[in-house]
Amino acid sequence: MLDRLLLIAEARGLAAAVVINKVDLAVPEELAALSERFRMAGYPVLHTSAKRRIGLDQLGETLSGTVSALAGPSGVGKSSLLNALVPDLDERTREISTATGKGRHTTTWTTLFQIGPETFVADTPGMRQLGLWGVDLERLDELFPEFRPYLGACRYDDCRHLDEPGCAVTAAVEAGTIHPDRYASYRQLVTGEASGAR
Ligand SMILES: Nc1nc2c(ncn2[C@@H]2O[C@H](COP(=O)(O)OP(=O)(O)OP(=O)(O)O)[C@@H](O)[C@H]2O)c(=O)[nH]1
Ligand SMILES: [Mg+2]
Ligand SMILES: [Zn+2]
Repeated sequence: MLDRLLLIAEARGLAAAVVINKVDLAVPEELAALSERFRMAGYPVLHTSAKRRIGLDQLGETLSGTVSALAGPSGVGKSSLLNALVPDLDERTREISTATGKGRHTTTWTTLFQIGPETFVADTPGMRQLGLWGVDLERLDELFPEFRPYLGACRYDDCRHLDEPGCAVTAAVEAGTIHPDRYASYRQLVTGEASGAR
């Protein structure tokens, strides 16, 4: 899902950062490995804990002066992060969540909060599935920033970077400069989406 979110941001020319929340629960080696995957792709990676108030200054700085949205699966702590950043938002977000009557704090619609003079942050409902709205699949390779340095260098102009000979992208994966998990996501999107599977 994260790779899809990042693709949508790339397709629309939006700056993206990866926030890994709940680091209080993380295994350090796993956190490092996950972070590396996105750092190699060129994205800032932030480590936060809304619960233990870790990384909040850095998150605040990243959001400062922008109009941003917190997006991702349900339950990862998007609303908690926003509440931790701006304590007096708590009541407003709570009001919204109890409106569902379910007793859970699941966000049910997107709300844009102004958290600074020129800083706006949208809290969005968690998503279960994510399509690729507005993403041109023909240009999928260009939407992986870490692929871009290699895109002119494949033997064939119309290389899809799957099993073609002389592919510079798969060579970079083998050389370790493109993360294999990100390449696996690319491969899955090209082969899956092309056949109409979602
Ligand atoms: N251990 C731990 N728990 C957290 C942290 N941040 C949030 N939680 C808990 O995770 C649960 C979900 O948090 P929410 O902030 O509601 O998650 P959300 O991403 O807004 O979820 P949706 O609104 O459904 O999309 C709550 O029980 C939080 O208390 C954290 O840093 N560490
Ligand atoms: Mg929420
Ligand atoms: Zn190629």
